Amino acid sequence: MKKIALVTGATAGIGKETALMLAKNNFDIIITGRRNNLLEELSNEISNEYNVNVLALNFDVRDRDKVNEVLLNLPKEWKNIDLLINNAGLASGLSTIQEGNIDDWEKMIDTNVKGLLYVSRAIMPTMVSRKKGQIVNISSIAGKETYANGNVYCATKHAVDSLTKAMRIDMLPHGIKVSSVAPGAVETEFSIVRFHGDKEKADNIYKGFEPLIAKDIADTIEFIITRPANVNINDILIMPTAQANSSHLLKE
Ligand code: NDP
Ligand code: 8X3
Repeated sequence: MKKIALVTGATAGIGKETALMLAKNNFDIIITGRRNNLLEELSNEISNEYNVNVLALNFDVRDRDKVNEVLLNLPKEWKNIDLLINNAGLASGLSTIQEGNIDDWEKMIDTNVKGLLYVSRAIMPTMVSRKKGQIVNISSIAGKETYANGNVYCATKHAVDSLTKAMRIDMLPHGIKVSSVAPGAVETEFSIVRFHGDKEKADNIYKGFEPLIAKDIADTIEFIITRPANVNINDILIMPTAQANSSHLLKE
């Protein structure tokens, strides 16, 4: 029988590449995100290329009522989710705390921490009752270190690391694997979003070195989900070769 995966934030970057990787691995896939046109595009791409079913769900992970309305009322054939990829997330702004934009802070906390929790809270009980499932949370090097001006984003990703550890404890009696992947710089829409649509500023971030690409992270997730039953990968920190840590990046 085919397995079912749900990927949050599948309209771009890491989430999109992960959804394609899962289709290649024969998962039926639930893809989610706010941009409906991109969900439709990805849905068509997957349906045209792979022999799997796709369900596109258009919601904002920050909207607790909507998350529950959609995820607690999945069509019967989609209810038994085997794999949850908590990927939806963002950085918004880059500044000191004393000059920080509070709307940016709320966006990051509400998406990266509360959104991840809302989605997990809706999906985990079915995994528990089936004693079956796997969860992969997308953290970041920002969840391991705190870099200048990264404050609130770093705090949200530290929270993702902490919640991953907590989920692993909660899921232990139920045989459900929980992992996290913590990437360094990956060239996606991430920096465009961080700089509020300023593409030039975003492009500069990736100039002069070879960043990771979304496929590198999808490949890492593929490794995690294809381990034998007795093996759980707790956490993978993956960096571009040119990046030693958040503050040591070798640029030409
Ligand atoms: P992208 O901006 O390319 O993709 C982010 C995805 O998240 C989009 O599909 C977006 O969809 C979705 N998303 C954002 N906010 C919401 C929301 N409120 N509700 C639903 N979906 C949402 O960035 P990445 O692919 O790089 O980011 C994916 C994850 O990887 C994030 O958690 C990020 O923090 C993490 N990460 C990224 C790194 C990088 O350097 N790129 C490094 C380390 C971690 P839509 O806009 O359609 O809602
Ligand atoms: C994204 C990577 O270094 O911009 O999480 O925080 S970084």
